[in-house]
Amino acid sequence: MKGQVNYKVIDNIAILEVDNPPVNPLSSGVRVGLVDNIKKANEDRDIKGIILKGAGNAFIAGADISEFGQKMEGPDLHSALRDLEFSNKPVVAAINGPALGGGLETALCCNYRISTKVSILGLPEVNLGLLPGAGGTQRLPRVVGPAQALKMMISGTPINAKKALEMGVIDHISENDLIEDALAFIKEKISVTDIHPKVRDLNEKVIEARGNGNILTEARALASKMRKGQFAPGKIISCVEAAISEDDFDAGLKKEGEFFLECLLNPQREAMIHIFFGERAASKINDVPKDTSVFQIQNAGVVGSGTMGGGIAMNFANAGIPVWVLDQDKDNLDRGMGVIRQNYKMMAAKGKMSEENVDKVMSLIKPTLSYEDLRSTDIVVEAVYENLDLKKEIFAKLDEVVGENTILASNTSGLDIDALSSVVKRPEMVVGTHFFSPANVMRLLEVVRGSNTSKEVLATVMKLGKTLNKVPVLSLNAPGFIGNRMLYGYTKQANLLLLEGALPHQVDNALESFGMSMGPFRMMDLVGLDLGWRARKLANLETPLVNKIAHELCEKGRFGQKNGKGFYNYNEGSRAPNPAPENEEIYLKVSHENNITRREISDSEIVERCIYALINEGAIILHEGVSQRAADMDIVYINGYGFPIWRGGPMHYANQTGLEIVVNKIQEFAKKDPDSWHLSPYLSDLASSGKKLGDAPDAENRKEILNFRKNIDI
Ligand code: 3H9
Repeated sequence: MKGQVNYKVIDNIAILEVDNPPVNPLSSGVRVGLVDNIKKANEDRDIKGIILKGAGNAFIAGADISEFGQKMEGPDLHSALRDLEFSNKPVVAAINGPALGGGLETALCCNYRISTKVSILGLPEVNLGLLPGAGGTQRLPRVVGPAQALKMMISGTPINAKKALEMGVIDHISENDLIEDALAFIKEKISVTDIHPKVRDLNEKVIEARGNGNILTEARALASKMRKGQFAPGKIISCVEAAISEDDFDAGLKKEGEFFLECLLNPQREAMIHIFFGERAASKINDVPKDTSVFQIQNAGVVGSGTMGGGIAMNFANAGIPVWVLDQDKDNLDRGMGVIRQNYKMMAAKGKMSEENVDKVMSLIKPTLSYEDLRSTDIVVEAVYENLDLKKEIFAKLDEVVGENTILASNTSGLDIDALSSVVKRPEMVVGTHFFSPANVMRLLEVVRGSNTSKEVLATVMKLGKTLNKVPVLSLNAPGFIGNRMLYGYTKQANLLLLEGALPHQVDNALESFGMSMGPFRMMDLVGLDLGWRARKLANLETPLVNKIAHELCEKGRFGQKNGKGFYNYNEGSRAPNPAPENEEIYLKVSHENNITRREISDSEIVERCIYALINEGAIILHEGVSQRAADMDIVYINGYGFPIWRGGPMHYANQTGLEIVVNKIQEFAKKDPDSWHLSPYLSDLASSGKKLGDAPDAENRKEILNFRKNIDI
């Protein structure tokens, strides 16, 4: 196997350069290269010291994530790191870019660490359902103390070089050329001593922590707050407990190995790694080549200064992109700008940004009442309420004012993008950008491809999504796109369960115990029960069975969180739901009026009906080609709808449960309620042929999708 570590010598110092683009993970070739080249440097009498760096812009991004769960080739990482730690020539890690996971663990096996100003360092294994298994749980506590190490490993959040220096993770920050500085650094050390420190010998901080139970108690509290339902954090804590209590470093390392294996074999690891690669795949569009040219986005406009418009504008400002916020009403505009400032102030109060930064981002957000101000923008995102006629009017106005290379985006959550492009002279520049509320917080961005959207526009918006720190996922222009279309079946089942005898808190508790961050009734209260009710009244439409209870609640003035009462009651200023026993007579009445006999419903039935409805609709969408890949739907649900990451998203969950089991259950449900269950033939075929929900087939035909637009009432 070819080694992926370059070797060169400058002034009797061997420079080992890990060369595994783009981010230098510790794949088998790197491990081979490390073992060979450390040996070579150690055997060469003329070599006085070693510098370890990464090629390109990264130091080492950790173990090779694609190797987990596969047969390991070449030397294992532990033996490579042992060679490094016991090298008879001193080693300095020259951290030239991200040093993450196994990358930081490698650096901690070196005698010294120096870094560029812009590098980040961290142990993010927990995000993959793993723990730092190359000595990180034993070495980091020895450097920064167990409490700080636990915080870093449970949050998985990297630190910058400045912080790393303060905490003692690195010895020096290079202000100039990293390699020149590393050479000077190691030569200086060699000139003054023959004994070079090893992290494994630094016992002071772990011994100091012995008998201090608070450290582990606080870590457990942090884990349950940040990482509910996850397996790895508890194991990280057990490893640090071993680091504190074991006298022998290698005994702690052995325990780390055992706990690492437990994480590796846990299904959460597979689920979370699926999401890691899924997130990166999601921004790729099958028929849009990587080298497609993109438009430069240097300034933006947002039409609408409400909750969504304000949140979207904040995203641009946070990314350093100046943005106009347009509203036709001066009072609305002033209110909207006030809310934006208030949001930033709250972030500053929580220590999430400095006051200085608040002023900086606010200076990038400019309010306007005039479309003329949008003239020289590169993209305008329309973010007014869901009314197709109003949106069409805005698009037509924008088309007259803005330059021909300005992208016209709509933040609709399900309306027809082609209807919007039909009113402009540049249909190829029209695209959907569906942000999720609160738009400055939620990571999901559904990018909706209209029939005419150009590849350049798609490539630009995908890139922009990343610049705005979002996870962009492509959807075809079908009703409800991916997320809301799937949600329809899920909330329908929740509403039916309520009619059949379950209570809102029972449904919510069952789904929250499954791992959903918010149950469906809490979610409906948050969104507002009155939206559908008002829309149906306006259009003089009959209320479908599933919405009858919400309808009655609205008739009694219960609109949800916005007025303190919906399925739950809310105290003023609080989002905490309190049971609303006064609603129960409404539930009984509506069930009775519709000839439904209420019954006891188990939590497992609640979870299966709601989650399998998501899966079934997901399979239909996949087969239609509305979504490019099964994993895209997982990314949508994890980043936009609070699906637990450790279950890997609904489609991965279906694969892990077994499609046959899912299909059998859906058939059982369909027998009892043929009106609301229509098993996806595609899902059924996959199950009977022993396959999984994997790569999406090409869309069978777009006509089918357009028919869905007519048939589905979102
Ligand atoms: C670990 O270390 C376990 C050990 O403790 C114990 C072992 C015994 N492996 O993110 P990007 C790919 S677990 C394989 O778009 P950026 C990525 O898929 C590891 N591949 O770039 C993508 O491929 P493609 C702990 C990896 O500039 C390409 O590289 N480490 C790995 O936005 C570019 O990635 C981590 O969790 C990897 N480790 O961000 C760090 N990393 O082009 C994970 C990336 O085909 N990595 N790829 O789509 C990151 O956080 C980011 O990639 C990084 C760069 C910040 C480094």
